[in-house]
Amino acid sequence: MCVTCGCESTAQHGHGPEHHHDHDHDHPHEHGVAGARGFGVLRAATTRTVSVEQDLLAKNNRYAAENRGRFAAEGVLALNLVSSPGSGKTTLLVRTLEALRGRRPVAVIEGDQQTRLDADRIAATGAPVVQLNTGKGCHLDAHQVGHALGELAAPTGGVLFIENVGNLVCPAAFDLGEAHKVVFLSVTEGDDKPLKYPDMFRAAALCLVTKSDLLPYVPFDAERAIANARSVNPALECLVLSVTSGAGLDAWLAWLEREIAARAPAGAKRAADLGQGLHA
Ligand SMILES: Nc1nc2c(ncn2[C@@H]2O[C@H](COP(=O)(O)OP(=O)(O)O)[C@@H](O)[C@H]2O)c(=O)[nH]1
Ligand SMILES: [Mg+2]
Ligand SMILES: [Zn+2]
Ligand SMILES: [Zn+2]
Repeated sequence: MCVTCGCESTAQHGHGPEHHHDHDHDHPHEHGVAGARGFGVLRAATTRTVSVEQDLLAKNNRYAAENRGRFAAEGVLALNLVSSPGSGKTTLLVRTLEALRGRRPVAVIEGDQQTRLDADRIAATGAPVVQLNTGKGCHLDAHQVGHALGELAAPTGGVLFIENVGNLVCPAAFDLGEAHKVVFLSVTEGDDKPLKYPDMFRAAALCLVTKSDLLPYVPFDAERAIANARSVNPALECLVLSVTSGAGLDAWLAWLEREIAARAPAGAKRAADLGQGLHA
């Protein structure tokens, strides 16, 4: 089940020939305990739920540590893109992949409950992509990401983007092994959202305020949104941007380049210095 909302586990995969990661793992696929919340069993169910949730998160953290070690060894920047549905993650990703083409290696993991729609949008840019469908699940977990990594060549000296399931709640609790969570907040969602969903803004290193081209049409105060976000996370970096107008994209690409360069092996850094950087 999901640690926060009590939904069923997302990790309902069979282990056929596609299961080819080599770590030793006992699969944390407990089912049905959080759903047992009838009046007569409330106390027992609640107690059991808490312990199962802690267990679930502890197991997730072990897979996340494994993924993180892999990214460090491979010289890969991994970013976990999180937001409510429709805030513009895939649109910015497509634009970003176009900007990085021929400059930095990339790979993408797409998380959605259903369909390959986003993966198809990413594949159209030429970037390697794996789609993870979570079914009823409302977040990606580190174990699923570990499986997807087995199907992607490591983008050494570049970046792995993990687009999470659209949900401002429980993806905050699930470490995927990423270097940073990047939280998107589009101007149509309201500048109060960082106060209503503080866990996500606390977990993120960068907040992208998206669709700024729509600011003239909506009662959204970007300065207030940023102040709200920083009130829950004073260290949060914030950028305001629009894929439609192009405003703010240079600042986003510069942030990305800085983070990639910090993790890339020395040879990859030299290639970027020799004029293959983003703004060459
Ligand atoms: N006006 C405007 N619309 C945008 C912008 N970026 C994305 N959208 C639109 O917002 C909707 C959701 O975008 P999508 O990238 O699928 O969001 P995701 O669910 O977070 O991946 C789509 O209709 C996009 O065309 C933008 O910068 N400005
Ligand atoms: Mg998307
Ligand atoms: Zn497995
Ligand atoms: Zn969830």
